[in-house]
Amino acid sequence: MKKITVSALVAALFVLFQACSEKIETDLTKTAFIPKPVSIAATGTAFEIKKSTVIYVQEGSEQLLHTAGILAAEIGKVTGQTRVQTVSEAPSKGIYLAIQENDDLGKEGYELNIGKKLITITGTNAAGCFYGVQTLLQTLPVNTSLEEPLYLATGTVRDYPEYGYRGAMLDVARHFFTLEEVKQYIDFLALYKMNALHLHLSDDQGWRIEIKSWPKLTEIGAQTEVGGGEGGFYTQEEYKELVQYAADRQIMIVPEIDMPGHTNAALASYAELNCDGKARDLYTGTEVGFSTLCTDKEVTYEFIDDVLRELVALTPGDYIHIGGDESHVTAHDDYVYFVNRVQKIVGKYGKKVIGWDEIANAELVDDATVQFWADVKNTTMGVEKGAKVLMSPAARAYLDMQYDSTSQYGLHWAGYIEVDHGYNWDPATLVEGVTKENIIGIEAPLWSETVSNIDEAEYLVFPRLPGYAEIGWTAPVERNWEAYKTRLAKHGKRFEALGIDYYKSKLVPWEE
Ligand code: TNX
Repeated sequence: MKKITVSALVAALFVLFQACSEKIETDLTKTAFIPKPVSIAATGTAFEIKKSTVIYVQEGSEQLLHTAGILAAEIGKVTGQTRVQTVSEAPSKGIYLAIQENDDLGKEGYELNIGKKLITITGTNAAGCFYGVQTLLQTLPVNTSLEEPLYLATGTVRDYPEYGYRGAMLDVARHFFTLEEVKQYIDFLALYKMNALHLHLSDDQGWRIEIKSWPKLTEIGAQTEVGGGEGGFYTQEEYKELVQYAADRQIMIVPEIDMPGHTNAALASYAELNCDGKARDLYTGTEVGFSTLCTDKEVTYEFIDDVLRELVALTPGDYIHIGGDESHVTAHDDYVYFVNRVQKIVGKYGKKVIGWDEIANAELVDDATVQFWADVKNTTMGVEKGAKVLMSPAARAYLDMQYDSTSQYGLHWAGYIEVDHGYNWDPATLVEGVTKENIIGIEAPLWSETVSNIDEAEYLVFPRLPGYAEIGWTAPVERNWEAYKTRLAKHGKRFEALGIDYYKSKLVPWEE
């Protein structure tokens, strides 16, 4: 028999005492994880986080080191400071991050094991490890400090996502969002294991990305926004910084240049892009569907080639979004011709095309993805043409829809989306003829006609975003609103600690 040392006994008694006094939770299954993991097994004891707790990282991966840095910053908020150290072998205590192949957990899976002395997070890749860290962070109590001993419940979480694409969109064209604001949005996505940020970079009201070969796009086209405010744009250097910030959080940026409609800002910047050769005035209203590039001028395709070439050079991710929605003043045949040509340009630069569901009217290239937002017929036509589908049904997943008629921001053309309505649906059964095999994942778009900065956006984004993250991550049989709302209720304090101005839906039993 092993000898039990006095100090071990005292420590064990202390844990027991703490557990009995209901101060610490030793049942890992009680943690309000969002998204809900595949499996959680509790072992009923506790790991103590101390000032001296070290985060060890398996050597050889820059990305792991970055993830460790993010974890250290979070734990450091509690402990004052937490040290990170690379190692060639697993340690016997502390927190250890490593990558380990595991066929059972798939590409982005992880296992989080919280023992009494050692917490191990093994991801099947660096992304998996990052997700394991997010899960671990959700076990930390909110607003704690080491003035009192801090314990985490022990056990094992094994986890992997339902869908490979779990995203949100931010419309930085209707209202410009600063680099810092977009980083905050990225942070929100990262908390809930989302891995794609779609940036709507151009629209009638503004062009937001520097294109060196067409400088007037930003000199003129970025000057304003909805309501006539200042507008703005990202220089290529700034945009690279965003891409890196996202990549460090395992998030891919999907840039969108919306065309041939939603192009007034470009049409105001360059007269030659208009069929009549006359530059348009800048636009600060919120109408849609009145602008189009001139689809039968060669200069249009030279323009697009230049724009996409520069954009691709800034884009490590697989996708370029070509918009394609609401081109109401482009004749049908012109639209089809245009989308066919633009898809080829994207392909020439080695990227995959995503477009709003209208692009299904064109001949789709092999690896095209149709983003379902409104039209079932377009979407099923896309599937018949061999396309994949990204699910963003406006009536369920639009972050810019109001919660109810009293919501201070948002629109309601697709209906009101209370928190339960946004959560309670299954991408794989929503549209007849579109099944799980066709779907790459889900995306929740935030259009910004009614919100002009991140604080206003937060009201629409929270608390719905975690629900969309869970739809993307957790299998439908594991999801139900009644259980979800009690988990979500516990995240209210987390939102507050992060300074997030969220909508306090009456449907959620928020914890005080
Ligand atoms: C429709 S959704 C649009 C956007 C608007 C949005 C407002 C889509 C592909 N087009 O241009 O901003 O409605 O909810």
